[in-house]
Amino acid sequence: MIREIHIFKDGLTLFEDVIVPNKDLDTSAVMDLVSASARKLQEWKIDSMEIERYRFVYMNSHDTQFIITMDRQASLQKVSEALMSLVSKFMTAFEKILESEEWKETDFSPFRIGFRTIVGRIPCKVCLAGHGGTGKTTLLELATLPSKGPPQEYIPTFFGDKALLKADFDPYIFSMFDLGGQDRFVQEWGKIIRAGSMVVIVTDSTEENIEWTKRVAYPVLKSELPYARVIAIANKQDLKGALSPEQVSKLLDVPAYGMQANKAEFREQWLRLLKALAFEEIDFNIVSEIMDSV
Ligand SMILES: Nc1nc2c(ncn2[C@@H]2O[C@H](COP(=O)(O)OP(=O)(O)OP(=O)(O)O)[C@@H](O)[C@H]2O)c(=O)[nH]1
Ligand SMILES: [Mg+2]
Repeated sequence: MIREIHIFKDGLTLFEDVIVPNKDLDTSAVMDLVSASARKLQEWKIDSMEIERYRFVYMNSHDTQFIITMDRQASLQKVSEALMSLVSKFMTAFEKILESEEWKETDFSPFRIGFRTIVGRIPCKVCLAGHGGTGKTTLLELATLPSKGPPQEYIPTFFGDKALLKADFDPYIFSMFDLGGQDRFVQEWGKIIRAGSMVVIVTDSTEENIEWTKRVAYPVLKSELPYARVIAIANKQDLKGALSPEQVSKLLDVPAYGMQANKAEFREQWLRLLKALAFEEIDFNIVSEIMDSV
């Protein structure tokens, strides 16, 4: 997932667009550091550096530095390609201006539309993880097949499935990966979840299931997606004896949100939750920061 773009020339900001702000780092200090490296790059070469859960991908063209901030866990290859087409688009529009002194008086803000179009071409990968029967496929269909209504029967997912989700998430679209949660498929998760920006852990809000999640799912997630954002769904809140979202949060060390995925009325709530996770407007954790002791 692409989060920000900054374009600099002679130490001045030509253009910037911040879709999801980075609240953990001092952005201007990071930009000084990255743009100094970018300035040394040959024309059309791409390089990147990582800090915590972010990756900065950068390029130098016409003595102008282009820096994209992305989730460290997302696909570097896709973002590098996006940076190429972005710089190419920018140069098509502004090359002449950059070659004269005119650039100092130019308004580059119309480039925002072009930038956001390119951002929307790389789907943000969301992984639904959890044991068999907890409601992952139900959640996938609740989001992506609204007219059909969520499934009421349990048909175990073989290996894994995925679907695109376009909703009110502009400029983003999501690629939802639904993992097969039966024990025999968990060892295959690594192949499916690579480059996932976000993880949604699905539980049926029982102690046994939470124990399974910590014992079986956590090791895979921690080794494959350490920098991904993570929330939990405390699903099946209608069933007698379901643990509350607060209890589930505490037991998993991941903020948990209550849900009844088999009810169509919960679709809006589920979409709002996904949006708030993408834009970092709700509590979440980072996979590598989940306490080992829980
Ligand atoms: N009572 C209740 N049932 C639910 C709820 N959410 C899902 N279910 C049901 O629980 C079952 C879960 O099925 P799936 O969503 O296919 O489970 P899954 O997590 O994809 O399982 P695997 O594919 O094996 O990993 C279905 O019968 C759903 O209708 C809920 O909130 N309450
Ligand atoms: Mg399933």
